[in-house]
Amino acid sequence: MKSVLRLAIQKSGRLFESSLKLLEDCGIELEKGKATLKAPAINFPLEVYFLRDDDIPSYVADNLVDAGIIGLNTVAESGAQVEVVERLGFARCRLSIAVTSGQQYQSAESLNGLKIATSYPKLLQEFLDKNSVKATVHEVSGSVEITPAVGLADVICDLVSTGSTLASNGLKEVETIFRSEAILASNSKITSSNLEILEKLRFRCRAVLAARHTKYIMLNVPNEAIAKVTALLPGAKSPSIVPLAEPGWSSLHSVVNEDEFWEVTESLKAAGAQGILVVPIEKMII
Ligand code: PRT
Ligand code: ZN
Repeated sequence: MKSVLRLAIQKSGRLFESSLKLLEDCGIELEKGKATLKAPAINFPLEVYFLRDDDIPSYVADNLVDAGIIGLNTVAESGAQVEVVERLGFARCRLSIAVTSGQQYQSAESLNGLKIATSYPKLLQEFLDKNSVKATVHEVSGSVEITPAVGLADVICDLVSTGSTLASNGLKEVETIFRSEAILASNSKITSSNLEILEKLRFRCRAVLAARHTKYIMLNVPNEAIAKVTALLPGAKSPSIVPLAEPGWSSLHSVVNEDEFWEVTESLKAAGAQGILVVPIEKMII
């Protein structure tokens, strides 16, 4: 029988779109059908299972699927025995302690004797134990941010990304206890043939993720400014240099980190660069 990798992704929610987009960018096309639980890929030995995110760690650990795309926070909180195959760089967030705006907070010790509401009792308790803090952990399944206002808790411990939910509830973030992002996780009992498929998937994910942070840049420079412009370009050790039809000018091509690139555009222009083109890269095999 032909081997097929069983991959779980979130059915709907914050991870869903980005997980599907990653598979699509990896060149994997899913069969469109009526089935809501699973969809086979038509051009890769893969079957995608759509699950609630909380169920994914145990599905992976219990070998009901071979791998899953899931928040590192969910894996850590579940305590499920899964391997982190690749960090995927999306759904970045942090698990933080937040207090009401009037509350004083110096260090973890300030939490002694308080009641803390959270959906992450395990990660919170680990943080409290590590800091020898005695506090009451009050587990809630949602709307953690309203618990201080309604008198259910003194402070909260919740996921934060932009911080706007905390701000709109009059709360301030005082301590980050865990940093998370989406990961590709697998179980250690995976068969060798499925491990081979997982490695292929990981290879494609890496190529896609590397390309997301980088751009192909082309710019024109007077020949005497080539060295100066090259030195300014972040990460451009050995750019391609092509002579232009106009004497004394060259076109310089390189791959750069996009975030760093924007910081040097003004200096590039000041050094004589003209006609700067920034082009997306689809895949980057490193
Ligand atoms: O239905 P299902 O159980 O599958 O989904 P869910 O409702 O449990 O999870 P979902 O879809 O909300 O989140 C899935 C995963 O996304 C989380 O486990 C994290 O790994 C990741 N993620 C990234 C986040 C956030 N950012 C995030 N900001 N999950 C939740 N939030 C919430 C947070 O709890 C708070 O209520 O967003 C609010 C804060 O956001 P900011 O931007 O205002 O700070
Ligand atoms: Zn969930």
